[in-house]
Amino acid sequence: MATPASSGKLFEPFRLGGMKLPNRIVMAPLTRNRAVAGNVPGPLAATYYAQRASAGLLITEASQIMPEGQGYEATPGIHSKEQIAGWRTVTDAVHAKGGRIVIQLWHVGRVSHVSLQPGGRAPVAPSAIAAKTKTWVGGQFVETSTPRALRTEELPGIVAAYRQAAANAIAAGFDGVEVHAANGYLLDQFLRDGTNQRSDEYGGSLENRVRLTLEVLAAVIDEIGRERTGIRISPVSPANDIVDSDPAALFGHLVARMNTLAPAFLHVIEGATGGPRDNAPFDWTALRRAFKGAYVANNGYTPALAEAALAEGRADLVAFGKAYIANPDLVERLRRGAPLNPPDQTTFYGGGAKGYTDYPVLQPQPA
Ligand code: 8OZ
Repeated sequence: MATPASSGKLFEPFRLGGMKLPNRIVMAPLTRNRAVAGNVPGPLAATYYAQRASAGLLITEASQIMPEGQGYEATPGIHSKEQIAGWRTVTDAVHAKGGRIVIQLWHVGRVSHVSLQPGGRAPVAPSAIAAKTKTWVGGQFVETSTPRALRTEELPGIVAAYRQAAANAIAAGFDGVEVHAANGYLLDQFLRDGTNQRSDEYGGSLENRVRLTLEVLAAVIDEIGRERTGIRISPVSPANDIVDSDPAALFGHLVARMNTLAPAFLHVIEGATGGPRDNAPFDWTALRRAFKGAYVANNGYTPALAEAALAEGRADLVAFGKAYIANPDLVERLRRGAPLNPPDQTTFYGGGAKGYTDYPVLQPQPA
């Protein structure tokens, strides 16, 4: 017997910037490490994303904006001609299935290894403080390398690389971009006082620590428009050894300043990335209220929790990560109240079609 179709808010349409989403279900960005030579999206990437095109919005895996922005093996970039052409096959396949897709723009900062950096040089960061975390190189986990501090005069080049990556994204056919300012990567490293010990105008006060993120957001918006731009943050996540003495003040300040730039959406990892939602106290509802645009909630949402958040106005959209790895037809499964395929952890990072494009979909329901 079929489960009755859900009539929840998850299945209501939503206008996000210039996009008309048919539902409130977002595919979260998911690193899969399957890019091919030149860090070009692999031959299966178009199939993988097109299989998931029924999502209200697809957010791609994090994609480096420049060679120095890479921190793991086989992650795709959005800085070379070949990468733009590779992504074009993905966006064409998604659009042919009626979907919408934005690319996540990434610079890892210190979360990298010399073997992934141009010329084997040290990774770059706000300050020369090594992360106590690992990355994936040569098929194994290795300690990240000690970074060097970026000079003040290098920062306009980083902002310019984000701007160019946003232009490249539009050239590749994307509907927009998400600036990755979460999970302990470069922008997050500038935001936090645990990783940013600079004495120039990019360190110290809250005003100074949010500067690079706001400059990047302003450049991207100037290049492609606010209606095509979003940003992701993770205020209390300890991901990649990131720490701040006062996340409430920091992210309150960031969001207040962001409102003048008015990006279309704010995507928030509530709690520890991929972990508990309650690892540290934080007022997510206050953050949601402070932001003037659409709020995309993420982290450990069940359908029931998602419906409650939408009903209470604590979110406009809800992003699902691991569930989307294993369920290309997640929208239909949630609609029918059908069981979900369990994700296979051993095929998350690297490899081929197994655990990537071979998860089964539901059979069509008899009329
Ligand atoms: C898992 C493995 C490698 C990178 C993130 C881009 O946490 C990532 C990532 C996740 O945002």
